[in-house]
Amino acid sequence: MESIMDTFTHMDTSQKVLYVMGGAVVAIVTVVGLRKLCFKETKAKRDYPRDTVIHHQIGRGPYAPSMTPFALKLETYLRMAKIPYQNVHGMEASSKGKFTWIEYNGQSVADSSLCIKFLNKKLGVDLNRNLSATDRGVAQAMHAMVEDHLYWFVGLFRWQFDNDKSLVMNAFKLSKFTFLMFQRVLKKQAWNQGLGRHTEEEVAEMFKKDLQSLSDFIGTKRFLMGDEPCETDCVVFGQLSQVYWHFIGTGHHNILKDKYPNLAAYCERMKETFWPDWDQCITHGGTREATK
Ligand SMILES: N[C@@H](CCC(=O)N[C@@H](CS)C(=O)NCC(=O)O)C(=O)O
Repeated sequence: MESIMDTFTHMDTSQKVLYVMGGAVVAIVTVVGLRKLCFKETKAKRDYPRDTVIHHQIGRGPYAPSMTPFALKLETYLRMAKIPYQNVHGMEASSKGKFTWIEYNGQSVADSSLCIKFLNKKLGVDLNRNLSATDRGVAQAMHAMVEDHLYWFVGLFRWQFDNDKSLVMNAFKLSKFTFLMFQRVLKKQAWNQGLGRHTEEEVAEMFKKDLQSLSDFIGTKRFLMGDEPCETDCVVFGQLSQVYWHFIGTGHHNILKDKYPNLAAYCERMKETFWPDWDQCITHGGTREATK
């Protein structure tokens, strides 16, 4: 029996054009049809309760409730602010093409920080209300350091450098092909951001410098800005959780425990304070010790 390739090779040019055009029409009809089906399904599911935050995020993580620091940040904020919420786990990205995002009474908001800003305004929440103006400034600087600097190092160790990738491969159930696709996206983003142009050694140095700054700043305090947790603790915890619980195979898995024990204790404290149901929110179960 002739293969499709053989048939194609024996066609004249006009037949080939018709063949390719026919293929394109079938592909477009299939994609449109599938999108319609998915859209219908999504719409049908959107019968959400009022006055409840619908938190769209990817699935649960193996040793912390999310592999994305932004989802853990937002969910910790919802808990800290005692805002009723429901999680919807899936791969539906926000209008800005990123994870995590929310819907509230039919309104969609993209970007974890903008979600928090939206909810603060809508519900009159201010978890930084006890901070002085100076402390608010410092908290904002810490926010920028962990989300716009430290985050990239976490991503580079996780996706780019030549380490054991089994944690992400298993957590996201990736085939080699999908892993390479995700890796390509991260590499491109990190390159454009600039931090992805450094060597692994340079990145490791910068990564440690950020951790040292956080460790020095937190010192013996219970939370980032003092004895009471504030909004920025959600940001810091979201990022540090990835280093503390999800850094297996990177060569720095025990870095908080070994070099920055106050940051390890901080992670445990945030977990105990806001995540009493932690074990039900992770996929592998067990303690951090089991993740070695
Ligand atoms: N500023 C955003 C950042 C969100 C973000 O970068 N999420 C990552 C996952 S950790 C993502 O969606 N990456 C997929 C992509 O950029 O295509 C926020 O705070 O929500």
